[in-house]
Amino acid sequence: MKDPLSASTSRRRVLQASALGGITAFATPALAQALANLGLPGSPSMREMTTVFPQKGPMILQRNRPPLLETPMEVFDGSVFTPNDRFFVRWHWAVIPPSVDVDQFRLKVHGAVERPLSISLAALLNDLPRVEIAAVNQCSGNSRGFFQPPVPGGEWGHGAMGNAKWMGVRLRDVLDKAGVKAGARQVRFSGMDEPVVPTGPDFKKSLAIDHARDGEVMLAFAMNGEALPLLNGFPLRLIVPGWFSTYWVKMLSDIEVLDHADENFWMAKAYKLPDNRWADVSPGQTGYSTVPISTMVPRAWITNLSEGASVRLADVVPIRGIAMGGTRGVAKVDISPDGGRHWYPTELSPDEGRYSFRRWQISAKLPHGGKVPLTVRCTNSAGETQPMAQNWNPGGYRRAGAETITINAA
Ligand SMILES: Nc1nc2c(c(=O)[nH]1)N[C@H]1C(S)=C(S)[C@@H](COP(=O)(O)O)O[C@H]1N2
Ligand SMILES: [Mo]
Repeated sequence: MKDPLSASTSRRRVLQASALGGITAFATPALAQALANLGLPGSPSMREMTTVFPQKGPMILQRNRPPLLETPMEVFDGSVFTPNDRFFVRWHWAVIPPSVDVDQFRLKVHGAVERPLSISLAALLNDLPRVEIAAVNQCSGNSRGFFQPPVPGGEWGHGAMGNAKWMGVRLRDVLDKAGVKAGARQVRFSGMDEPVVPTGPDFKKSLAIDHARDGEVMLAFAMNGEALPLLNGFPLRLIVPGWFSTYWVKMLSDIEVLDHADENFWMAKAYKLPDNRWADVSPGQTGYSTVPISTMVPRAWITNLSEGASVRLADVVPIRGIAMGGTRGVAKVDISPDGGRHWYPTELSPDEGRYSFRRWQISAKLPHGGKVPLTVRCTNSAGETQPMAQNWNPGGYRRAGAETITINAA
């Protein structure tokens, strides 16, 4: 693979991205190109498609300001890695720098360290060993629009996720350069985006010190062999393999080593889950304990057929899709045409690593005409299988149950 950031090309690529005039699309209504139907059960299901955001192709418009852009399901049918220009976008606050001056940019490392640092991009690119890892970036609220009964929040379909090969440096190497002091407990990350009102809590997330130093958590400056799109965190973002993307801080500019537990709003109040295996409670239930969201769970989707698709009963129908194992690799993906009574194993495509999507396929004759529900479920290499029933929680987080689409055979 070509090196996206080798000495001669890096400066140019980096400038290319930063030379964007400004993200005017943030302020202007997107031009409607077409409509997308997310098939959501409890909320309006139609969304505009938009092409006005910089470095982005056709995306499902969930919100303009801050930008929330969803990846259409068919994009996942194209390849195991999600193209950068179709990769979903989510920000909490609308004050996002429209460009970044790569010569002025500095990453600050401070707090409980021996040597506070202010690192230039050039130093990050050239002075530390590079690593690359394939990993799924999935919003905690991915698929929230399917929650029944509905819950408030971004009503995403299944496209608030993407898979990429991330290239960068290990967070551990950066922390070692600064020299973490004994007594450090957490590492807090913050980006260049800002709240729209002075009283709004700046977006900051923290990881336990041992997790931060595990050698997998990394600072990425490239995805799929190119500089990061601005909206996906140019010039630098945190990658936390196996964890939900709320921790994957974009436009990362500040790393603070803490000698105490982070009590900021985004850690202590937001993104809390019922403290049980499937993050599952009954609507209206109260008094249960909660924990901060962390690792992802196995999931699988069909990508070449959508809800209501028609096929010929006489044909052998190719069915294919993607799956993820959460923190472990995908061991198998099974499909059921009868609500889970019978399961058939699918064929898996090559393994790109435990944190990556993995493609699966099967050619099948449908058992009968009329409506046929197709359910897919993933089992990861730890033997954990998706449940048939969907979980529910008031945040609309970490949907886990096997997904079903119903098609028509005639
Ligand atoms: N600086 C910054 N980083 C951030 C966020 C943010 O609001 N600001 N949102 C997080 C959340 S909740 C998600 S889902 C991912 C989205 O990553 P993407 O836009 O690259 O797909 O970014 C994460 N990192
Ligand atoms: Mo998110």
